[in-house]
Amino acid sequence: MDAGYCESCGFFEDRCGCGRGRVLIKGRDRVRISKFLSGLLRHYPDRFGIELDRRGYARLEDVLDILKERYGIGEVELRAIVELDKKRRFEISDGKIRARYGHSVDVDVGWTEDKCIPEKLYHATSPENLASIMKSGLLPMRRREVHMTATPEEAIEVGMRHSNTPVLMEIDTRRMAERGIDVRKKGRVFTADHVPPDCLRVVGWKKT
Ligand code: HQG
Repeated sequence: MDAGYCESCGFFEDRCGCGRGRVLIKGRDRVRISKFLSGLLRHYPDRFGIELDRRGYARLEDVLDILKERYGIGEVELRAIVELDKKRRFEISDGKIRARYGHSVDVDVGWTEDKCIPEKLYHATSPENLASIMKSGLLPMRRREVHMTATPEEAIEVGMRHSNTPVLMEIDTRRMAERGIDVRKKGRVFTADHVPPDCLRVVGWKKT
């Protein structure tokens, strides 16, 4: 969906409520730039000479220089991407920008948005991973943390990235707490360092 800005409505998606706003970025470009930004801030800042601090923040100015050169966009367009992101992937504060989750580089995002963690969380994966997950639990693999969602639907959507027939798992966060394993909330996503096999169970399969 296109993203825009209006003096009275603020950032908007698709169409401005009062009709006076203007579109800043087309939907397709928005997705492309968001994907690039995820890569830059989670996986390969070095490739573009970007330095992340230990909390994962880059200087907004440096990131804007790169975006300007690659995509011809400026700060208001970047802010529209960040503000309108449904999964709240990014965060801008004090002239800095970071990805909230999903990193493979060594940073410690280090905050929990709130203490209210649901009793059940969900994760969906490819059937091929199941045997290994039942043995070792969910591991971060190439990222820093395991990712979980609040609803089965969101988990299935994530699982569909790996397989057309993902397996849905339910995670018992009380049991995780009993094991002393923290669950953190980052944007819409929940994360943990590890989910032991006895804290999860398979609850369904999505058939094609
Ligand atoms: C699997 C997207 C074998 C795990 C999403 C998953 C998410 C194991 C894969 C975020 C395993 C890793 C992350 C074990 C875990 N043996 N396989 N012991 N433990 N796995 O992409 O959770 O759109 O790194 O089940 O929405 O799929 O980028 O993790 O299938 O929030 O913002 O190893 O990425 O967010 O895959 O996705 P990923 P994920 P964005």
